[in-house]
Amino acid sequence: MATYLSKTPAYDLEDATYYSPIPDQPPATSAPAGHRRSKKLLASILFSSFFLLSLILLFIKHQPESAVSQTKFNGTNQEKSSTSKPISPATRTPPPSRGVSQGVSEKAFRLAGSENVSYSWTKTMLSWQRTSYHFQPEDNWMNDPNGPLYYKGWYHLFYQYNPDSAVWGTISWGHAVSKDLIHWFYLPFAMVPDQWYDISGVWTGSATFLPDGRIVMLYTGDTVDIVQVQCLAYPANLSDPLLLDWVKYSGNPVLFPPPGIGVKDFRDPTTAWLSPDGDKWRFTIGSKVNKTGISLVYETADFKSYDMLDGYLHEVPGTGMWECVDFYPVSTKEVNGLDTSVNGPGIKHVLKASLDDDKNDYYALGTYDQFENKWVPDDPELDVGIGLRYDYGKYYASKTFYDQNKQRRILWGWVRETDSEYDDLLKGWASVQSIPRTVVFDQKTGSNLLQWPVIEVEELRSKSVEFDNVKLGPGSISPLKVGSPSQLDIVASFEIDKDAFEGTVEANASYSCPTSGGAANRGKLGPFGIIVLADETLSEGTPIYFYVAKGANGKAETHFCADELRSSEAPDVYKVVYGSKVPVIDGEKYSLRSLVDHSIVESFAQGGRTVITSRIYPTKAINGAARVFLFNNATGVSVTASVKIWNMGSADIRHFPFNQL
Ligand code: DQQ
Repeated sequence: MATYLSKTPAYDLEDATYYSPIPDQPPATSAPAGHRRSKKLLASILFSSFFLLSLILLFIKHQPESAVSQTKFNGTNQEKSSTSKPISPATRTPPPSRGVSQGVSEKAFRLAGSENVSYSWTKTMLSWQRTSYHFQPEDNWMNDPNGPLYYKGWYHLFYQYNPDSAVWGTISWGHAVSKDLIHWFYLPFAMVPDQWYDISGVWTGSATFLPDGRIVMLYTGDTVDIVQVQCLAYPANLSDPLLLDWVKYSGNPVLFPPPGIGVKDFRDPTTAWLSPDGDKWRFTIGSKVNKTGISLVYETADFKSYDMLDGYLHEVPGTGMWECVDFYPVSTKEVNGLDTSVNGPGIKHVLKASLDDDKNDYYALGTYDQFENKWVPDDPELDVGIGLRYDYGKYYASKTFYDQNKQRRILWGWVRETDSEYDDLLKGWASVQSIPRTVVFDQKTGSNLLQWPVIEVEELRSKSVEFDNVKLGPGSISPLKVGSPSQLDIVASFEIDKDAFEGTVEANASYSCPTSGGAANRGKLGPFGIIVLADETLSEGTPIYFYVAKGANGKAETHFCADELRSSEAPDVYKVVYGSKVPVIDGEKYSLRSLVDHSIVESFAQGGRTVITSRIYPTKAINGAARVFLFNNATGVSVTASVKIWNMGSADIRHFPFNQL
């Protein structure tokens, strides 16, 4: 076990040049006396070279645009090489809108103002972006997770997939199976658009197990006339653990949009749950009426004929179209997950909607009255779409399922690219599924869920290093030596010096991560945390951190943020500061976990109370050049950090070896 004590000079992070290393205090002196001179010498050499580099970087930044290496693309899937001729910005047309005319969210990533500027990506950079232990198809476009389930020893994941290209279109159901949710086998498509009622797309759906062992899959079909209808499919052969063949019910579609509901506003049926008498099934479908997001409920005894129940399960004005609604119980007493039909004392119900208007997944905790068929939020101020999010980064169209194998509820979410569509066409692929997360009610706060990567991901942990009690003075950065910086599982905790904390009032009590300006913005009690996917000189890097805002009344609010502003020197990628508040209970340390897997970083604060998923596309901080740092950019307090970092192996994801059976 390596123990690292911060001995690097402290640097002021607040300056015109981000992370320009201007020391604001002498180097830490905890090193043995005999080492001090050499440390000082090393520090001054480091400082001089950092200073020189800052000057160079500043110089580069102030060059006219034409001097910066850029490549212009015409939007086709062209191979980029050093000989490719730049195409003038005027000839590069914006990508066509994708999905909107069919009534789903915009699928093309649009970067305001930078459409004509593409970075000169190299093959090395682009191939680095592909993840190593997250689920991705071999190529092309993927979006929502669909119908996850566990059957006869296999976890099944279906997903929205375009077999033809790295952009949305021709939506089919990709299919993969796994024994452990980490290593996957690709299987043949489960469903393709081949009927009048789903010819424009086999859209999102969910699985339900019937008591006799049958499985029904309800999904949305986009018809030849671009009308959203609900359809039924089922496995052709229940004795096949791989569930290879799916039959579309001959009576499809089973539901058309009801009166008063737009033909493009009726989609994504949930897993069904049993009615109070146990003789009928209910499921909900997202929609909207004007700007009010709603969830319709249908009841069926046989999945062939259906009745729409009066009223809505729930509605929230101003939230717009609800996509991919999810509805499930969580125990307030136990840590195990619950099957979707369970209700009664000691149970709350989670209602989640993916808001088409802002493309984020919002959930709320509440109570489901199954006799009235109404769900009521615990806190109307934290209602669906106006309160909590599963994830404050890029995370959408998520879906849970009950894993009867390990009695847990597992959440999957689609993590789209945040580079441009041109970059995706160059790469030949787009989107990742998050690492599946277990979801439980947070019994300590009573007001939120806890999300945590499934335990199986820890199978991939290999060599680890530990850094105990690293003292970080105000404005300091400490490099952490790790083996494979693009594939890591980082667990870190931080303690603020108690006396300093008591005696400090943070003026900026109305802090908010997205508007804060990021980790360069210093307060008395933050930011402090880690920087991942940074290069040696910190010209690129993504800080993931806490910021404590303590008002004059002595009350402290903690924020958990991810600052992508300097994550990449490429101009054509989305760079923002993500984050939100995170509850920290008296006596708890500030704790975070980050799963770094090339272009995706999933970060969990306080055991999963607040989660942020980032997509990051560095140009320098890749492969062997990537670094990890600890930092404390607070002005008023010292922070003590303890970190354990594992190198993560790669998941084995390949075609099912049918020929070896
Ligand atoms: N994606 C599907 C729809 C869903 C949307 C289409 C959410 O069913 O509403 O690909 O991303």
